[in-house]
Amino acid sequence: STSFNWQDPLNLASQLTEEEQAIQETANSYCQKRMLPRVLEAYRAEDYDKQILVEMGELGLLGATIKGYGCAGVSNVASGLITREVERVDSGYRSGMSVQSSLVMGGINEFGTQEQKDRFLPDMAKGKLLGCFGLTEPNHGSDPGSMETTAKPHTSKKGYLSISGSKTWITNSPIADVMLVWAKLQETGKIRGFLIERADCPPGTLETPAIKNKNGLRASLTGMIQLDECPVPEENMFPDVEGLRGPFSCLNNARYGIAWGTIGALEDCIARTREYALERKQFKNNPIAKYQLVQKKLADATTDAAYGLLAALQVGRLKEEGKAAPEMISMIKRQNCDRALYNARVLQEVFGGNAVSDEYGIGRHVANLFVTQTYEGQSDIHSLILGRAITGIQGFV
Ligand code: TGC
Ligand code: FAD
Repeated sequence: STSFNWQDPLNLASQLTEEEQAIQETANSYCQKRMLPRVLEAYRAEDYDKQILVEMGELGLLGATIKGYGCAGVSNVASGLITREVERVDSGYRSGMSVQSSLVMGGINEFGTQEQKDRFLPDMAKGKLLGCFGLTEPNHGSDPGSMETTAKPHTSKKGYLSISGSKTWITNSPIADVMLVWAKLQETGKIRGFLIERADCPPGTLETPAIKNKNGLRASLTGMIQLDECPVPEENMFPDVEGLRGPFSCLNNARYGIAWGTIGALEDCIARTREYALERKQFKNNPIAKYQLVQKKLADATTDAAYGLLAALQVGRLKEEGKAAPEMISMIKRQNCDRALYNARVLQEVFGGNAVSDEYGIGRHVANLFVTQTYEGQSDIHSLILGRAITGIQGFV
């Protein structure tokens, strides 16, 4: 049909396979029925129910693009649709899923030994074993290449390395069983990936304190990873990958997911604002949705959401064929995070004083979307990645 649907303005659905549509419906139904009812309390209490990852595991939503190991093996577009549905509820819930699926399971699947894959992936797919990804350090965020965390041969334990250093702003670190930590091998000065298992760390060698009192992403746990001569078996190191290519390859998948997810959050802002504007009356008993300035806000946001989804779809299809350049992912990560944040802030105005009440949900999305613009490469960093690709000149240093 040629009719216009404000919830899918450019008919994204027409570009999806039946399987992708079915996966989106499963994810939507779980997220709306089971996650949405918990988010307000979780956000207020700054709490994350780790049972959510078990439930997602039961539905096959974790590490969904991975083939084998109990994972669903779905398309990159289907995985983007899952992310969109989760973030429609809350960016923090998507964050918990992203680190588990894209950053840790994805990293193990791409760079791990067969033994590491067999040992970690099946339980991670079930949400029984929780992961976190430690790249950022207190003194090195946008520039992880300058990291200080170091791995050197252990002085007393044969076959072990000793890792010291600290990572900060790490999603899920307080509850993670396995931490994918990036550290420089002292011998070569090259960055390598290590799977650190909490249960095997002697007392005093690993601490994961939570970072509390956040003003965004409160339904997600964030913490540090402090390592003090922590012994890690050599077989827990990724065998071949060296340098920033390791962590950035994991980030390509997570950044791609965020491009879909943030539009899910924006779509929720649009739906909430539309409903509010149709009900709220001011001046001569008119719904405020009648006023042109309000309509423009909705038109702008709906347009940006529709464009953002089609761009993410295109990159997803290219990714499936192995043709997605990292710069394409920078482009959609930056654009979708920025437009989602900008429009959510504008739509918040439509709620008047009620925007300040957490019951209306819009303020939560605005605070969360600020974080999405910051992590996995702050938007200005993605501008520089694109600028370098356009001009051939790096503008970072
Ligand atoms: P540069 O010279 O650009 O590259 C160094 C090496 O890395 C390779 N590389 C990539 N490989 C695969 N995919 C990519 N996207 C890649 N980008 C770079 C590159 O080919 C090179 O390889 P080699 O073999 O030649 O050594 O490195 P640089 O030091 O100049 O980097 C600059 C910059 C700004 C691009 C980079 O450092 C950057 O992206 N910074 C942002 C940091 C960031 O994204 N941190 C994310 C932390 S994790 C997180 O936030 C998780 S939140 C999760 C949640 O809760 O949802
Ligand atoms: P900085 O690098 O200090 O940047 C500060 C500002 O300076 C930014 O606006 C930046 O764009 C700008 N800037 C820096 N360099 C340049 C330059 N050359 N040119 C122009 N501008 C520049 N990290 C992980 O490793 N794992 C996680 O799971 C994780 N989860 C997170 C969860 C939350 C809630 C948050 C807030 C962060 C998380 N992070 C995680 C960290 C995140 O990736 C970093 O915060 C981010 O990469 C930015 O680093 P920074 O905070 O050190 O900021």
